[in-house]
Amino acid sequence: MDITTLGWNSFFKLEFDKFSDKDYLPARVIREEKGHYLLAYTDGEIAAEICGKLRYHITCLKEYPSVGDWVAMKPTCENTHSIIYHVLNRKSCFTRKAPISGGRTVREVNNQKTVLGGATEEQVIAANIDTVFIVLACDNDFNLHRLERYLLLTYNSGATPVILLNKIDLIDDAESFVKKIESVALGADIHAISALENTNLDLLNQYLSIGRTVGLFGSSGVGKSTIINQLLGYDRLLTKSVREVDSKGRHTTTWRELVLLENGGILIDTPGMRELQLWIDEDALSHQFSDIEELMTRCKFRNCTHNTEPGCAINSSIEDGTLDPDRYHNYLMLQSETGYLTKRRREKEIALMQRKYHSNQMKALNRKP
Ligand SMILES: Nc1nc2c(ncn2[C@@H]2O[C@H](COP(=O)(O)OP(=O)(O)OP(=O)(O)O)[C@@H](O)[C@H]2O)c(=O)[nH]1
Ligand SMILES: [Zn+2]
Repeated sequence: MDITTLGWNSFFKLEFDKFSDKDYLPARVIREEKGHYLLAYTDGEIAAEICGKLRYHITCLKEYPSVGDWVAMKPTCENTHSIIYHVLNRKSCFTRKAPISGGRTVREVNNQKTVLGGATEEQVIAANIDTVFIVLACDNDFNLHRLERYLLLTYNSGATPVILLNKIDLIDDAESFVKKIESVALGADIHAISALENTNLDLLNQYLSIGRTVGLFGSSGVGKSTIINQLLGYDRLLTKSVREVDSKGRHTTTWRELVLLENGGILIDTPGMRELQLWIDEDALSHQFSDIEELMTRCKFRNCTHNTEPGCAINSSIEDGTLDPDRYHNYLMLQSETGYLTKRRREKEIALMQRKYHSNQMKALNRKP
């Protein structure tokens, strides 16, 4: 197999060349489950585990290999499986907040659930994605606030978002949905499609040229699998046992998988992220809501709280209809969440540094005669 069809390019080659003195092979993670990996490389597919040294040096979840990662590996003598020695630096990285322990409460605002309390850690959902298809359906699931979250996470990941409005066969006025999306999309490409009736799916080929990786995100049921099956030209469900039926009798995607398309594109499919958590920084938020932050600079008073002050640009824009109050409130909510997360992340970093410091102290003490 020519690994350029797996997304191998000069960026990863440069990373891999750091290990040119070792006889490693480059491989891409196509599946991950509980520490067991499936890799694709020049000779096909091979199972893999990470080596003890790498495991020892890993300090957080984010450093483990994830679907989409390029790794430096070596097959065992019998060629039955392989050992991962390094995870190559990522070009882009899509993460979410993963609960790892503790008493958590779930806060629900605008139909979105946010986990508060407990220990959290950044977890990689998928790595090295060039383009993210954010899939929305124009049915009951249509939710602009959720779209804003996906956009925020995508911009934060380093990938480019493309918004797919699916199931347009169910409605007559796709244009009005597209208009609503445009109001929050900040210039991202938007395509109105019907996966079921194969309408406009040819427009997606421009993002799926040889070696380009596309990730699919969106709530359960928006049609991600249907889109993949249409692009593949056959039903993946029938060819691989990658799904199982959950307690409600629904089929849910249980493997995070990397799919190679005939025209050279690569698709990464993740389980429906119903309880999407934010793991972003304030920069990404500012980018997403730059218009609101620009407005704030136009308030009469520099310390305006945008409540009842005279000359408040936010309030006057809401009054004259140029700023959607819903969008403004979503901004405030996301802002309070990111502030919370940034604080938690800093606390964790400090704790980690302290732990490292103490362990070095202990080592130094033990070394003393
Ligand atoms: N009317 C209509 N239905 C669609 C369309 N695309 C998908 N569906 C239906 O929507 C339902 C869910 O589609 P899936 O492709 O399984 O959704 P998913 O996003 O993969 O869901 P998860 O695997 O749970 O994340 C199925 O019954 C599909 O037939 C469409 O364009 N139009
Ligand atoms: Zn103001």
